[in-house]
Order: sequence, then structure tokens, then C-alpha cells
Amino acid sequence: MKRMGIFSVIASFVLCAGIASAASMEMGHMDHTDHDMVMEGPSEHLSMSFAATPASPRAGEPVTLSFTPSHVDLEEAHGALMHLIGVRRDVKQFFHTHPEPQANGSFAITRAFPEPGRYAIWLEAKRMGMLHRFEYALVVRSAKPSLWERITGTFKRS
Ligand SMILES: [Cu+2]
Repeated sequence: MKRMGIFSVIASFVLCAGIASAASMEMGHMDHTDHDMVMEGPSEHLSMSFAATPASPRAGEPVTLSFTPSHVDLEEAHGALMHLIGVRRDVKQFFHTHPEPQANGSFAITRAFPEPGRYAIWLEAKRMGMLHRFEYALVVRSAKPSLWERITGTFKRS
């Protein structure tokens, strides 16, 4: 199998054309490709609240990321109503997913982060013809040490 590296990360971003520019900015490339106009952050048309449950997750434990839009009439963009990517600060961890609509009007996804660290999370949603990109931060703590590790002190924090 080929080594997974920065290029597979970029390839994944290509699936989400709109979000690609956020990712390339994060990686220090400023080249701009053709895509919808993107509003950075909230506008009069759309704002978004974010919550993580638990708020301070540990690696390996499921955490629900939920996003509540200010308006219900989102428009599909690139095949989904919401696109979510997360990148750890060192770009060694990456995910791209699509939060699912919930009965309460929010969109949510539950996942476990395999590795601790500081993640930047971008959510993209479209309303009134305008893509909006929201940026959040999430700190994933180290996995909970087992009783054995706590007793013997073999637990290593990364
Ligand atoms: Cu997507």
C-alpha cells in the first residue's frame, strides 16, 4: 500500500471543492481555484452554533459534534447540506464527513478521534446561494489511562 501523506489529504479535500480553499490556506498554499463565493464566518443570512458532547473529549471515545444553523432552509452544495472537515494542527490527522440532520433541527455526527491534539474544524453550509464557512477549535485529550497504567505510571501522553 502506498504511504498516506499530505497528498491523500489534498485528494480528500478535492471531494469538497468549497472547503478546499480553507484546507490549502491551512497548509500554506494560497492558490485559489474556481468555486462558489465563500463567506468566512456568519452573515445576516446564516450563522451556526457548535457544540461538542462531551465538550472535552478524549482520544478513542465517541464525541458528538453538533451544528445548529440559524435557518432551516439550507441549500445543498457539492451533494450535501453540510460538509465538515477536521485537521489536527500538525496535519497528521484529518477527516471529512457530512453531519446528519437531527429531529431538533441541528446536524450531528458522532465519531471517535483516534489521536489527541488540537483540531481545527471547518463546517460549510449554503443558504441563499452563498456558501458560509465556519471555523471552530476542538481539543481532544489523551486517551484515559487504564487502572494498570495509572498504578504503574506507564501511561504516555502524546
Ligand atoms: Cu463534504
